[in-house]
Amino acid sequence: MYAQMVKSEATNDDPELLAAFQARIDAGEKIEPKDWMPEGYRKTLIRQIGQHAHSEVVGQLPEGNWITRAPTLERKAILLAKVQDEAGHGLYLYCAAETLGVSRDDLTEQLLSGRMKYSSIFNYPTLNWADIGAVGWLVDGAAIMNQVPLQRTSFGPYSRAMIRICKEESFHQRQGYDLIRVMAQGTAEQKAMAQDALNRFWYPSLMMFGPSDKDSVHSAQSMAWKIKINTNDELRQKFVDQTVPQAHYLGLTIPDEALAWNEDKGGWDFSEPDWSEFYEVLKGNGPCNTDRMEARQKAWNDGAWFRDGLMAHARKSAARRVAAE
Ligand code: BYC
Repeated sequence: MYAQMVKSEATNDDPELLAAFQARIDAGEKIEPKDWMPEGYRKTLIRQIGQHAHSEVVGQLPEGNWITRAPTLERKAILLAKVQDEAGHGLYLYCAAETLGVSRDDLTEQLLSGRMKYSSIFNYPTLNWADIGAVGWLVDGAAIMNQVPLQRTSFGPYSRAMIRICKEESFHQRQGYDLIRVMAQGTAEQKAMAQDALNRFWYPSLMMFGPSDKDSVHSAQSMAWKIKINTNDELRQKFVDQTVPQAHYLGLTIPDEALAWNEDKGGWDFSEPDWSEFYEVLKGNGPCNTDRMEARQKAWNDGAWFRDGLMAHARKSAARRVAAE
């Protein structure tokens, strides 16, 4: 599979350059924006970093929806800070992608025209306050599981963005766990809400890691280039192993009757998500795809006057500098 993908993605590249590039990767060197790189490497990074950036920005919507309804001032301040962090993560990632020669405007237009994806998880609704806890605990928990290894990704700007993002993401996961803990230890009704949120977010969270390894299109090449450090299934297993004891501590039940400790592998056996649902969500047929894209389109349209103003200001400043020289 690896040989096949190298052939399809990098046929136009000089074999000597390719070999030297792969040797740098194998030696653990970071690739920087001005270094030579195969076109397939550049494209793969733009796809992954772009999708990641879009996910951070679209990911603000399900939580932003609850800022005005947070039950206490403290929870409101925490949620505000978290949602604001996600905007910052999007910014670092768009900047990392820009070093590969694609503008943020281009990436946004690709998102809005449906040519680029964002994480499937954000097409699920947040129906009540417990869902905000589940998003922090499970969604940010899955995100960190994926992102900690990405700090060692081979492309320098992506790796450096991930180091900063992971510091904030771990706070996000803790605030979610703390929120769901308070609900799980609250009244019977609150505990039922926490369980219901876990029931609804469990499988969509498992889907965040992407299709199983046998169906993953990009993993082999991305791992050979050390863009990805682990396979989708490896990370999903680590996430389950980390999360099951956390659920048990809360007195909550993972909604999977097949869940069982496997002594031989030293991990939990669990049921796969419904992959047909995953592919439907990717096609745009999830519960919130239309809402999310409408919100992004509206934000883009509403911001046009501001982007135009910034450009006009930049042009005038440049003209004034030239006139003064
Ligand atoms: N959702 O060959 P595969 C966050 C696509 S946000 C949608 O395994 P790859 C946060 C995949 O793109 C978390 N699409 O792909 C923010 C490919 O389609 P294309 C975002 C998915 O790239 C706010 C096809 O399926 N994190 O943390 O090797 C609040 C085949 O898959 C998904 C990142 O983006 C999905 N879940 O592996 C809270 C991390 N999964 O592109 C939290 C960086 C797969 O060929 N990204 N697809 O049309 C990655 O690590 C990898 O891109 C993935 C997928 C593991 C996601």
